[in-house]
Amino acid sequence: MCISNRVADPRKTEAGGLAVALSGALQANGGMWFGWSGKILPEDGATPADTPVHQQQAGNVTLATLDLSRWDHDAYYLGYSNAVLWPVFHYRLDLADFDTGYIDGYRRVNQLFAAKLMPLLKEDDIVWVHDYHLIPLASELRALGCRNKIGFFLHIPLPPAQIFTAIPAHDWLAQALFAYDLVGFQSEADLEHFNRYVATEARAEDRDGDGRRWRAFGRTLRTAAFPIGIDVAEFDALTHAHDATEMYRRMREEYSRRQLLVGVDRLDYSKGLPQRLRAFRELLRRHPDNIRRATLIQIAAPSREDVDAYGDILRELESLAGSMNGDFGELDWIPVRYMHRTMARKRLPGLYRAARVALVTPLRDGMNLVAKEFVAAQDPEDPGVLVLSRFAGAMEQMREGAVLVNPYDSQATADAIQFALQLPLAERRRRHQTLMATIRRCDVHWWCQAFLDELASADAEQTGPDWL
Ligand code: GDG
Repeated sequence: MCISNRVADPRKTEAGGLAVALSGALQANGGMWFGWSGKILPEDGATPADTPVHQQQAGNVTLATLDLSRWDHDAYYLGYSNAVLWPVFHYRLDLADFDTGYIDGYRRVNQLFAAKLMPLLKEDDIVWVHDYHLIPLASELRALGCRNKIGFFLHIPLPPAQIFTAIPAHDWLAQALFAYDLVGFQSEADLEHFNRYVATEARAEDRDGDGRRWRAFGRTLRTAAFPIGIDVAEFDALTHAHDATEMYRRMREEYSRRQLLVGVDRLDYSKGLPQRLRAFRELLRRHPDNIRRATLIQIAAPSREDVDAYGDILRELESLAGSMNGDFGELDWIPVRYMHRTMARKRLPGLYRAARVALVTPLRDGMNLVAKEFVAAQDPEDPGVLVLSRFAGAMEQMREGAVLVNPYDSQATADAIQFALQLPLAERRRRHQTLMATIRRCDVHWWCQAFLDELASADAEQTGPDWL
């Protein structure tokens, strides 16, 4: 049983790492996917508590969804989840809105999820909760008497304790995490941040002295890093199917005498898009051989447009792309092709494969699946090069084959892009092979199985919680 804020039909595909990863994992294993339908109830109609859970079959996955009221949605989703937790977890205290009303909505919706989920749970169901929207879900389930094994995976980064403690209810969130049996993170760095926080702030006892089993609030919690991966076989099939092949052919034709660089992201301030465009402008200034030669195609898929900070980043990007094209463009060449649209997933691998370089330069990212998709889509005989931010979780696994950059440093990033564009074929192949070995070994099925195996073996004798 998987629980996440939004439920997506695994047979369709959307822009967003969690939906892509969970669709892959669930389709392989079957089970139930429970969460918000994406619908808001009319203000004069039934309340969310009175509205039944809607169930629908999608292949071997049961989709169970509930609707939210406008009030709940605004406080829980737009407010606490995306205007407090998302910016703080991405180290952006400057963008957080610590409105005191949000937390009530966050708690209310987690209680609603628990109340609606409880009757659907069978005794031996394993419950796997996903991401920051639902941190208190296990404690709400436990309060209703749930004794199932419950695991939690955080898809986004966990910042160091000093940043985490900026959240007004950080101690409540940390305590709520102890209602789980296992909490998983994307990277060793995130795991270390959590371990340090629970040791110092929650005074948890490190059971075995290895930072993997913590005792506090009357419960034992396992913690570990499980770097998420992609479905390599599915992505390979997509790469060689008609739509992607056609896209690849068109792009190769159009850029036959030029260098194509690509960026694919949800439009989000964590992805470092303005910094990326500035680095590309520096590339044209510092390495003018790229003028009339290099083009950056940047896909920025619309995302969370109701949150204020997202409107600001959209305007900044549009103005940057416009001024760069105005300053450098020629009648037959423009440096930046910026698209504020979602591209069909079946065409994406064709775009990746046609590019010589991918710019995956988030300011912070839990993992970043685009980095892995780009590498998987390459022609092993003539592969492109990944330029990767040091601040993406993917860096821990991909530092060997990628060209690493500090995305805040536009001049150094420009030089790194130039280096990537000029790498000889043998070196590109070597790097690609190194990266592919990791991507294959730690694919989405490995991630799913490793998490579930660890959860299954988590301590059976939980005496607590004594704080509910
Ligand atoms: C969160 C964490 C973590 C993007 N644009 C389009 C499109 N996409 C797809 C990509 C990829 C997915 O969306 C994005 O995944 P990321 O991992 O890069 O980023 P988030 O959405 O922020 O995901 C992240 C992830 O969860 C999984 O744990 O890695 O760190 O932030 O699959 O291909 N897909 C389509 N059109 C687009 O325009 N079809």
